[in-house]
Amino acid sequence: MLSQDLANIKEEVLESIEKANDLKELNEIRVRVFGKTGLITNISKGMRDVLPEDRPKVGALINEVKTAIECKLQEKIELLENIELNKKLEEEKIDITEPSKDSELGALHPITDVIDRLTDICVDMGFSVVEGPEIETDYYNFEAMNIPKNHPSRDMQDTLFITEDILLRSQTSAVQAREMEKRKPPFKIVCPGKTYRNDNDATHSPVFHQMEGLVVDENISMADLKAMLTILMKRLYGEDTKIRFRPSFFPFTEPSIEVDVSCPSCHGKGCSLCKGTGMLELLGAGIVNPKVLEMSGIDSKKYRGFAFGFGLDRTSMILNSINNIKNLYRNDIRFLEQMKK
Ligand code: FA5
Repeated sequence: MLSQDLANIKEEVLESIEKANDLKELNEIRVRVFGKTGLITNISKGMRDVLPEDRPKVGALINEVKTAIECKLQEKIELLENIELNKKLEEEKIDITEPSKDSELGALHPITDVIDRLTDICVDMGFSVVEGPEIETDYYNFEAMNIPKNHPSRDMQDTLFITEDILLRSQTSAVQAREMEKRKPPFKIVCPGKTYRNDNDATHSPVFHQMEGLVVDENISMADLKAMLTILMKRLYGEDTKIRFRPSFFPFTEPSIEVDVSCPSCHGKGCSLCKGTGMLELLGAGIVNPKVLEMSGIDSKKYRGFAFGFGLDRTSMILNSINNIKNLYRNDIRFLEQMKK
């Protein structure tokens, strides 16, 4: 009787496993057979009513049915899982022959680009690249540059003071004395970096960038400065660029000059960028005032120097025909996109 029941259960359960279409259905069958009140569980509980001599035979029979059902369940689970996996793989198939979407390439910010270009040219000429603090003392920014307190030439720059003696550096010239104190001549340094002034219009920004250059050696002359700047400008803006040196005044250089380049937009003919003059002012420079060398402990009888200070925002504006300095600081992606080379 019990063996007939088991045979029936086996047949019926194996058939329902065979017919099951998903894992949920298989789980329901498992519970129906092996759960707390499942078919096989109930029969196992009934073993206590079986005669002791029949128990081994009935036990073996139960085990056989149990194993057959479990094997069939496992087999079906694997089959259904495989079908599901293949279906997923089919749905998620990647066609590697399909052309990819264009990936957007980034680009250097125009100021970073100009710093890289200028420092590369200077490093080729044997210059070392240095840095200096943006929060500076009055001493390095002014006094060591031959601009004593209350001197009228301080008015040339509208400086942002933090305390009476601490300020946001108004010129990278502040690194000159720092480097002269540290180094023994001969040496050649350039220092690109941020500078700050209370200025604000289309060509002036409160935060802007300069690159200072300083060479200290024996027998330095104006000819060295002019030759160096000519090479620098021609390598930056092209061989046919015209350069104009004009006399100027800076307390830390004597004599002092300002340097203009032919407008790269109109090549000297005159346009809106150069305000019709055909030339654009780029930097200040000159032979280092012997007083400045002496203040930093350099023997001015033996050594001379030349220095220059590029306005990097202006350099970039000329290079990229940018007509408002603010565009360099707005981080407008539409503007930056156009700067991609
Ligand atoms: C100076 O700052 C001198 N330290 C340059 C120098 C160095 C002379 C070494 C001699 C020897 P000036 O104030 O002219 O000079 O500034 C130099 C350049 O910085 C200017 O030609 C201009 O391009 C740029 N500049 C000055 N102020 C601003 C500003 N507010 N915004 C953008 N660029 C500025």
